Amino acid sequence: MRRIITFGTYDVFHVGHVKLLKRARLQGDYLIVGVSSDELNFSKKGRNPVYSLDNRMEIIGSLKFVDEVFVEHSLEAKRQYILETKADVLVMGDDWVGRFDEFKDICEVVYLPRTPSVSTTEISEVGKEIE
Ligand code: C2G
Repeated sequence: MRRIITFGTYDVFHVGHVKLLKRARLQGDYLIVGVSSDELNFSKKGRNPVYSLDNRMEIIGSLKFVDEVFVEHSLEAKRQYILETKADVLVMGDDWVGRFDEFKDICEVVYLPRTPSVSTTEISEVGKEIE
């Protein structure tokens, strides 16, 4: 059994998120997803997510290719999360390339290409225009 872990905010869930999670699951047999808390997202992106943590967790937890979800409270706790979940592989989008290489001592680290031309920020901007 190969256990995969990945992390993200997954705000205003879109097809780029779906493709990333599907491809992450294909790296093994069991996919665990750390969903960033609202506070962590604020510290990463300088704004609150559009969807609350509860809603983002419910969406991610409903996907058939996701086996387990938990709250990611801190970027610094990544080593602890990987060890606690007994993950064999850490998968991240290539916007993070190189940033998690320090965990290669405890798991494989794989960066997958992002889906071009789709982002939460752009979707939110279009939403504002049609409001
Ligand atoms: N993603 C993608 N294609 C897009 C947009 C996002 O493949 N067009 C991927 C990202 O690369 C990431 C995942 O979808 O792997 C979730 O994206 P975000 O919610 O933007 O994740 P982020 O806030 O960068 O959180 O500990 C690390 C962080 O929590 C990552």
